[in-house]
Amino acid sequence: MGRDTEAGPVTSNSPARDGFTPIPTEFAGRYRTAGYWTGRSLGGLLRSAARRWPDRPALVDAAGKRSYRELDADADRMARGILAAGIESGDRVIVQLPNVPEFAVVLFGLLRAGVIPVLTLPAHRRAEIEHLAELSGAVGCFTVDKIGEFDYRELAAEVCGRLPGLRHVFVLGDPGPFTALDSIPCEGDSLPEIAADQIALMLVSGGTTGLPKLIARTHDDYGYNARASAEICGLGPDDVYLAALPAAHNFPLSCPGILGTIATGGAIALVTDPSPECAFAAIERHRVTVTSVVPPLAQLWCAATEWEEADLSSLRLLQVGGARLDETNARTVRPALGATLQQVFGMAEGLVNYTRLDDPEDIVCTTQGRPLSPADEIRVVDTDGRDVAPGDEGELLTRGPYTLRGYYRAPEHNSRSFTADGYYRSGDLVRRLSSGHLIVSGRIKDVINRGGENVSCDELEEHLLAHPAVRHAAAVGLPDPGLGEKVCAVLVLDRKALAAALTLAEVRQFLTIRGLAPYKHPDLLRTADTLPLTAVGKIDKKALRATL
Ligand code: AMP
Ligand code: DBH
Repeated sequence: MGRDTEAGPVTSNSPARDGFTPIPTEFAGRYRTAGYWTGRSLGGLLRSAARRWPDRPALVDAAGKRSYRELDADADRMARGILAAGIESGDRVIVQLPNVPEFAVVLFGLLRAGVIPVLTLPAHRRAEIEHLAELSGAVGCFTVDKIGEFDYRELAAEVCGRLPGLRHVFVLGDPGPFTALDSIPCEGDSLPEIAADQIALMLVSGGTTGLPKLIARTHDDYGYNARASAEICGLGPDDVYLAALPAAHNFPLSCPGILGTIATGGAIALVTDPSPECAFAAIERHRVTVTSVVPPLAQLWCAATEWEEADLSSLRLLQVGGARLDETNARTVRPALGATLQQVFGMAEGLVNYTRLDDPEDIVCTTQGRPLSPADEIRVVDTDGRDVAPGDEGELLTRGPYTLRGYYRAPEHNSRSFTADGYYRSGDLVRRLSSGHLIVSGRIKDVINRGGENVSCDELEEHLLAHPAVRHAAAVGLPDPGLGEKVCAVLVLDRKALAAALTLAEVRQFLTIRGLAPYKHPDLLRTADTLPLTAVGKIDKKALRATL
């Protein structure tokens, strides 16, 4: 598979600032004056909370509670240990951890050390981790021993073997050949001053073309994202937020999620398994008040109230986002779970839209919300880039106080993804109501949204084409009642291979060997003699979809 070389040569010791596109000075000034950017670091967010609510629980799990004072001290120790281990402020490290309290300790430790976490998901495999480590110039990796049958130490070993710059591997649990996370030396120097306009962390884009991209978020912009989201959700010290989606994702991390909860003195509970059985038990045990899920999970949870006995009466707000929630399912949330529904239409790139707690039921059930910030600028444009008439469908463009101005180290891609005046082209098709609420109607970008996970068609096709028997490949999303969309691979096979027809199981095995995350594998396989082409000779997905 070809590497994304558009960013040019990158070495692990080149500073993070290279390849980062900051928000222009005149906009930054406005965001500071308006009070959106406070100049405080994300590590400082926890420090303030620990001063204000030292004895309140910050993290709760089956083993007990960790107070704000304790989490604050743990984060300091982790920060000192990280620096004492030889990782330097400004370095990037891969973080691949499950939803456990240590996620927060590692995250805040890194933030306070000024070391930039690249927040990957447990579902990522070699293809993604290697690419993200190389692109970010990561010098280390914070991972876990095993989740289920999958051994993350083997993954780390494989990636380290290919990227010699990856020198520090810390493992939660049994470290194998690496260093145990809990043996990080906890003495060391004082911690660095953190400038709030610097990169705090990197999120991974769902990916629309080729390999996943990195989104660098600053302390200023991400802190605002978390605080303003917490305000919209009415979060306070009596709230208990359940991280049921992978904690490294923008939604449970900062919308308002973990960071928004910390900013407002609430408690965080985490589950590694979001099934109704497991999540409902956590809701009952910790008296969870707010949580966030993707639509298929919302659907499953609503159905499960029929057979699960758990007491969910503490739950006041269920946030649903990541993919379009249909109206029928939206309307079942309150009767089934007894919680207010909030639709959330967000992107790791920045802009997040929320329905408000006091929006009329019809708005909550039929729209994907309106922008978080009064400073979010929205345009809805046609294919020529002209604003459409109010209420008409078009592509959503946006810029604002927490939306990126460029992907990290991706100049070529950036020239396509942003307008000259800095608007991000979301690729989402929306209609805007006079109230400002948006209805998402589709995507212009070629991505399959499989149960809230974005599967890039280009990326999958690239892997499929690497199979010796495959001549042409097209990935298309087909409607699926459970997942929203499922992944269908249409292959034109090499003539010689036709006799030994390729099965779906063989294709999936091939992708597993290539290290592609299982959620990106096809659910269906079709073979064809040819693929329909457009006038300029591109594969015509629309026509293809119509034949399936
Ligand atoms: P990502 O790039 O992985 O952060 O995914 C963001 C994309 O997910 C958005 O650009 C939308 O295409 C999609 N998305 C997120 N939330 C919603 C929602 N509530 N309704 C429809 N699409 C959504
Ligand atoms: O899908 C997403 O990326 C997403 C969904 C809801 C997101 O980034 C968010 C909220 O912040």
